[in-house]
Amino acid sequence: MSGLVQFRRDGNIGVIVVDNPPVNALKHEVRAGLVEALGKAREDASIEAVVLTCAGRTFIAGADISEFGKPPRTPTTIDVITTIEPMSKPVIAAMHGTPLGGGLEVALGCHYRIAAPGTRLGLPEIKLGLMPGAGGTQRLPRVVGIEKALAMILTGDQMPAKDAREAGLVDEIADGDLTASAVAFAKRVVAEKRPLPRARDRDEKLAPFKSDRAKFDTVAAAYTKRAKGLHAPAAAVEAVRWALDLPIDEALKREREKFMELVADDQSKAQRHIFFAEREAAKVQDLPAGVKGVEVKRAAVIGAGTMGGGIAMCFANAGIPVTVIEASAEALRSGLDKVEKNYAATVARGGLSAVEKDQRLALVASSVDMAAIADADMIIEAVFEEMELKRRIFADLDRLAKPGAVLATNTSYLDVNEIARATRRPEAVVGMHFFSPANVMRLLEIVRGAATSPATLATAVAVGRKIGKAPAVVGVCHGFVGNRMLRLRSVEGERLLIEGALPQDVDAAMTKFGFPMGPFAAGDLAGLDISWRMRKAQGLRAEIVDQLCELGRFGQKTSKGFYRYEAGSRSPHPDDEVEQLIVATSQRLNVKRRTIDADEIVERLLFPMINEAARILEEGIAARPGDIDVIWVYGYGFPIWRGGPMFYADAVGLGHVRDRLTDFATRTGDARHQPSPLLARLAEEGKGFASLTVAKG
Ligand code: T1G
Repeated sequence: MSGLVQFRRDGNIGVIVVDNPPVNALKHEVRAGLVEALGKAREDASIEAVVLTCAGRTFIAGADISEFGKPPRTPTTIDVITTIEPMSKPVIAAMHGTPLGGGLEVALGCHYRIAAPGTRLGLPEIKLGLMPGAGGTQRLPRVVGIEKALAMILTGDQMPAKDAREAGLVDEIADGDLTASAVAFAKRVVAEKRPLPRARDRDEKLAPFKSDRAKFDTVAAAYTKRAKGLHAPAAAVEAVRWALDLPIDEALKREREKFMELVADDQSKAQRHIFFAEREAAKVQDLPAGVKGVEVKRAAVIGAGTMGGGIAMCFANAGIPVTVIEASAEALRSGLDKVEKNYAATVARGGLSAVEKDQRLALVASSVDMAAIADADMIIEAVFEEMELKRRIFADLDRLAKPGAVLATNTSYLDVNEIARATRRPEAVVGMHFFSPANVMRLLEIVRGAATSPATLATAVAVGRKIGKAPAVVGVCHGFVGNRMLRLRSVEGERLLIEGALPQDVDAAMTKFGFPMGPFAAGDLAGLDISWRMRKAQGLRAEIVDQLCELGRFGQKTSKGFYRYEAGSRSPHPDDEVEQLIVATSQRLNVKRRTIDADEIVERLLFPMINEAARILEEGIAARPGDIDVIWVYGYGFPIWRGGPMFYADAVGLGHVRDRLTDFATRTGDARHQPSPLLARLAEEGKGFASLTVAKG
């Protein structure tokens, strides 16, 4: 047997064990080992049934993503499944951890499936710009029905073992040792001469939809309505529909063809890039080997405002007790009310049970006494963005927090080093920059201060992953990585308005590009006054937006900003008053307005950001281009199917980016548009940002 697949016997039961850490991905050697072991079991008359299980932390978590895009090698995953399914001996999949993608498809090829408690099953291919490609679109609906199958395939969400049992996807929840339970189950199947149910032969769960096609479209539409611009969801819906229309072998053949098309699709390449970039971003390259952070068993959050409340929910959602501290009982009450309302809204949407809500709220304690942080392993400050206030709070934290506690600030741009200097333990201070709403947005920008210790950093990254975030470690500079790049886009947005565009033109171009919202509508949502006050404090001016603020047009909160909003609605409506203000500004600045097309708008907004990102890499503020992609995809709505700004720049070609930037520099006179040395060098060498790191997928 190949080293990654072991075969042993337990009496008359053959036990096949896959052992390919870390997640038993179905790489070529595993597939070959499986086909060989199954063949052995099939040919050995003394073997009456087979148990397929895995060593390590999980059953097969899918195909090996790093093999995609490379020449396919046989046996394929389909070959493994078509070896199992026709066998005349029962094959039982014994699953634990996260049987996902090709792993669940292999299990669907088995005759029976049992799972350890806590197992989470799923077909997450959609998150990679793919769809199941080894029979999942045909066998899953036959086992759990069309509705559940569409939900699993189009969301990529994992289904807990208990629900999988109820849905018929799992035949038994193991009691005690998984393999022992599976062998006992196999012996019962043999002893009772039970039939060998093959998912491919089952039709009964398709019937309700065969007679009601409209229902199929309704269910599918509920999941695809937010998949604008994505290729995989539509392909997956079409494939599941084949389960109703075509004989299974024809459907399986088409599924494979469609799957291979998606593997070659730029969207999936981009999403696979983000899969690996997200995992790389959590690795701090120069962290001494073996550095371990502290385990955060209890947390505290200073400030119960929108950010503080959202951050507290992150900890409660991960099962970590958290104490929220506020200056006044009134502010505390209003902050906790918002948290409660947030959870109630999730329960109302069916995203959480009432019991789960109560369990999470029970983990949120509160106090107006800073001393309540004494037993916290990590304290995150989330108060108003004012340096003196933050320094006062960190001096208090330094006095009251226990030794070894991590002191984090949620500042989105202030100098973390200056905050750290307010303590006698700057090595324990780190930036943990959450994005609003903090309980929803996945990005966590971890800001490494000059004195931040490796252990503090390791703790922040580990907590970030534990609370379900995509952590990315960055250095200290104004605005860190995300906001520093965003500033370039905001400056250029203003210029486009003065040169001839209107807010709705710019937003239309950016939403067509794939952003969920354009920059001006996003500004209205966040509130235009926040950055206006910052600019005023720094003596800076943005012509158009500052005029709007001087008129009290702060955005949605004043029903007027770049757009006007009708009462109770968040839909932006172009406003003549804004158009007149913009046109008058162009005249006052002697700028002859011109038509600016969508392509130019996109390039004018993105290329300067990419150029600034190259400077950020030159300065070592970010370690890898992929980190910047993760920051923009999970923090700023950059379309994941474009892979982030750096991956996109490589797709466009750095030569073109350089040339356009040079044009922009001439047009605007803005020296920041001069191509940065790194970008210019890579363009000259005909390389991309990807050449700066070793690609994994
Ligand atoms: N292929 C290759 N490497 C993988 C991998 C995979 N499927 N899954 C994980 N890794 C690596 C990962 O890069 C990291 O490496 C390490 O394992 C630990 O991962 C035919 C087409 C299983 C829930 O999409 O969701 O099957 O950084 O840090 O947080 O229809 O990994 O340490 O060097 O994420 O405990 C479908 C993807 C594939 C599952 C574990 N399967 N993986 O989470 O660990 S497509 C997936 C995950 C497919 C078929 C199709 C998670 C996890 P390194 P980790 P984790």
